[in-house]
Amino acid sequence: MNCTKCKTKAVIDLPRHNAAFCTPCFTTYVHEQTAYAIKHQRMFGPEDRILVAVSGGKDSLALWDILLKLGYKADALYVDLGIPGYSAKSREKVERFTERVARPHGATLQIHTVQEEEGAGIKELSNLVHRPTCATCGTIKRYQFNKAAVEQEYDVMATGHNLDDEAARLLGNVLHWQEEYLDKQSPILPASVEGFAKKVKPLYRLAERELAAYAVLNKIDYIVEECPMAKGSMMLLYKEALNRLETESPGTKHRFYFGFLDKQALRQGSGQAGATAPQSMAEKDRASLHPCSTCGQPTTGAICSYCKMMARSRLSSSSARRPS
Ligand code: Q46
Ligand code: ZN
Repeated sequence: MNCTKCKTKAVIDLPRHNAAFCTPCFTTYVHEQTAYAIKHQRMFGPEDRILVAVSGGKDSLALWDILLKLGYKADALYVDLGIPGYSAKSREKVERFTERVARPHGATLQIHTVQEEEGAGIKELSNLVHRPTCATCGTIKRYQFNKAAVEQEYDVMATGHNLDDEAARLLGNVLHWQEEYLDKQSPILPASVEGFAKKVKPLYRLAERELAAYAVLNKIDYIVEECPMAKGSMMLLYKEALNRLETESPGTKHRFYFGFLDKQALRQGSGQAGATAPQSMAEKDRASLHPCSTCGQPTTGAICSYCKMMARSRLSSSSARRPS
């Protein structure tokens, strides 16, 4: 198998593109796909400051690596969830990547420790508020990433969601006809109201397998294990189902997700197939959001879900301490 571009020995084949690449041509392909996504979706420009959400996994570290190599100003934020046997390891991967790759580019890493800031690790916290661990985690991460981006005046917040993540999420939203989520599923979410950071997913054109190959070929040391809390999640089941379809019919995930983006763009009237129309989403947000009475972040209720959750956690821990 030879590289489609330079005809030397290929190291990876991409059946969905009917192509194969050697290491340098594959690295160029990944950089070009990301650069195209950034430009096509108008995610950010060369002068913008980007805050990357990193977890220690291949996607977020690959994203940080690619953005720095494309010449963007990208810092990162890591949220230490305090999961025994997992968080310490993933944090170490992020810190090593920062020293080896990011710092020489002048980029910095911030760490938010849930145990210190929210008063308990993610498992204990979810028990206190009687919510599933992943729902608690999602609320904290969304809140803290947004807060850091807004307070430190980053122009945009970037996450490492890839094509497999987006296709699996789309499948879940379609299976449950979550119309509101379908409207908002996009590689770009605008800073629709004051207090909301603009959010982008520059890797949405790249498959999970391609990002794993990019990380290995570019010597990015990442945590291979999934977060133990993900075990049994519907997301993993949707990914498995889509992988099965992809094996039988290469390009299924791409057609499914990109077909959705094209139809969404036409429906929302951006006039540009494949590019989403953030404007109509922004208008809806402006009509329904206002500042949380406790912290000031935008919310649809009087108090945001993070503040509600933290109030509940304080109440549960103080009643647990009270003598009966
Ligand atoms: S990190 Fe958090 Fe995921 Fe772990 S606890 Fe669940 S949501 S599975 S992206
Ligand atoms: Zn709040």
